[in-house]
Amino acid sequence: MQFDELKQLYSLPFFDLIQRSRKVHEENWPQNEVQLCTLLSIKTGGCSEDCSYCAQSARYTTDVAAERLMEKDDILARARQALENGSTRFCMGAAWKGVKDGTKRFDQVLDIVESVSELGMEVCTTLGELGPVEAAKLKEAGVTAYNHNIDTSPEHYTNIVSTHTFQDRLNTLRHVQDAGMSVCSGGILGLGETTDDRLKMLEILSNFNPQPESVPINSLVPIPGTPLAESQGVDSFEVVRMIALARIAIPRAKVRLSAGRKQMSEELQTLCFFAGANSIFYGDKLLTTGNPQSQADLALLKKLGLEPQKPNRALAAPGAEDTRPLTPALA
Ligand code: SAM
Ligand code: DTB
Ligand code: SF4
Repeated sequence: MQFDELKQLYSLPFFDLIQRSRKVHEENWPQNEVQLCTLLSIKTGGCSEDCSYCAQSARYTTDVAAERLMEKDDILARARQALENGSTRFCMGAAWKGVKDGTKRFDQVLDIVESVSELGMEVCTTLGELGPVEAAKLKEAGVTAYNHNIDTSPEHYTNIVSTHTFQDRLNTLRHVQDAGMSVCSGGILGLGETTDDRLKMLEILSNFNPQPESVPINSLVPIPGTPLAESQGVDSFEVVRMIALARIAIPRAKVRLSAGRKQMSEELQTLCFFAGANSIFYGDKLLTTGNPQSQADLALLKKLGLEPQKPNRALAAPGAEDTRPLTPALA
């Protein structure tokens, strides 16, 4: 979808927009289901990058201390717990610039992925930059989806991060697709961006070929000590509009209502589900910040008559069958 079309949709009266996105949602996702994904930070803090929203950058003094890579057995225990609690996707995050083939660290990650993938959940990792070899090896070890957000527009990206470029992000995403993993890529609202920046971000995501399998929409959780500590929260209706646009522009994606849910009312989350969100992070913690209690999430879904999504037993990576090259608007 092109920028102008997105802009036109964004300018619609609120009810017209969510009516349209609801229709697209019902056509593509008639089951009244919400996917439950559990996150685990397997390597926290001490990151070399300077992403100005992040608690884990070593450049800022935050409450998050640098830790070592978790032990495999501890990770496996958390993955089993997530499965028992009803999660169908386990996403392991590491605060690294990236991973490199031939390093001990990467071998350890591959070993962890192999074991986690035997549990039968969808396995997602988010480890920073990847080249083609790393992507192929992660896929072979059992990763079904790779999370790497473009986060905002290319123009605004340079205001947010200086240690890598927007094009670096696109290159990693290309390697992920070439290796046959699903792409999970979305962004953050509340980084001081304009509406046009948000729409450009969606334009780029929607022009990926194939389109991303999942699109996390994060609302900034301001972290004391980071340059964005004092950022204003995002207007609730703008969050709903972005969810609606993501649903319309990327109809088959899991649109994941991601960071910031703890600060949202149940009513706002409900409006997001109505507008097209069909996935959440589930569990008391995101990477370093809090998330709603699992029991509260299950109770909310029940009240709404929504079911936790059934496991994707085939572990098919939707969207990954299409092997045409990724062609983002910029590349
Ligand atoms: N290091 C990897 C990377 O940068 O891709 C993976 C972890 S990183 C923490 C994953 C994503 O979390 C970021 O791209 C961003 O969208 C989101 N995120 C990080 N800190 C956040 C915050 N304070 N509020 C909202 N979203 C945040
Ligand atoms: C994504 O888009 N959001 C998740 C996941 N992908 C890795 C991370 C949210 C992090 C929120 C801030 C924190 O907990 O440190
Ligand atoms: Fe490092 Fe990722 Fe945080 Fe950026 S967002 S500082 S790359 S952990």
